[in-house]
Amino acid sequence: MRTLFVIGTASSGKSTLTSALVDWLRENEQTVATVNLDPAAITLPYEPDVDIREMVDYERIMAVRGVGPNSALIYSVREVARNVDVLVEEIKDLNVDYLIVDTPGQMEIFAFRKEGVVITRALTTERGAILYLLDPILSYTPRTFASSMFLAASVYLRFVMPMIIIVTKTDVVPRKYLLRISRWLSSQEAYEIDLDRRGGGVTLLMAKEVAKAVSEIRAFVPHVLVSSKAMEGLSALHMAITRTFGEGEDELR
Ligand SMILES: Nc1nc2c(ncn2[C@@H]2O[C@H](COP(=O)(O)OP(=O)(O)OP(=O)(O)O)[C@@H](O)[C@H]2O)c(=O)[nH]1
Ligand SMILES: [Mg+2]
Repeated sequence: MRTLFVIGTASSGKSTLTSALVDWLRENEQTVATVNLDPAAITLPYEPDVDIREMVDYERIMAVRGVGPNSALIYSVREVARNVDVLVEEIKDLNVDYLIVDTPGQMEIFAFRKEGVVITRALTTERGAILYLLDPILSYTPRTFASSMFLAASVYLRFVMPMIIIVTKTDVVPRKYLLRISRWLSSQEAYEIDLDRRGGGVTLLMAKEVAKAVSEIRAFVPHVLVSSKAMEGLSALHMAITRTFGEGEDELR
């Protein structure tokens, strides 16, 4: 079983991609199960096979502990990590090709706390990879691109697992922005040329240094462009996944 962890900033399209990827994989004769790790999700665009909302009551935690929504998320994820054996037991018998794990909207709660790593390790029964969602709305200027890549690199450092960057929502973002992001993802040099064209300035120089510092990530992390709404780019994503796991593309059949 290959476990895919869908991670990204709030509203980057994690749950929608989970749903789209499930549909695509099933249409292509792969067996798939899903895990919802977001205790605060009210509705989801897919039917999770394993759901942490059955393990923890986020609203109750907020009321009983008298804490705000983010602290309640932290307590919820902590409780799940403490009882991770229950999750493992649930996924053990699924017997599918792919397990897709949708993570909480507040990325830092899952990505920057040890509970996230504990849960990730436990759910990776054989091979695992991170699908890191890059929201193009937050990445099409030199400055926002640098900070988005910094975040992606932070997640990469945290989990030490193969990663694929997915530029999401491509159906709603102007093509010129997508081409630009794709060019920058492919080459630090291209990014620097575009950045230099905009002149100097302290923050642009800083952006260049940040992007350079994390540019190594490109050697290890492929990227694909996907629209979950238009169901575009999913075949390229599947190819990137099979390559990441070192499998041939004939794996599909
Ligand atoms: N047009 C378009 N909208 C999308 C796409 N993917 C997601 N969205 C929209 O973006 C919004 C957020 O999508 P979600 O899938 O809920 O994002 P998320 O990352 O799971 O959000 P949180 O869990 O709340 O952080 C929703 O309104 C989606 O309909 C896409 O490919 N195209
Ligand atoms: Mg979500």
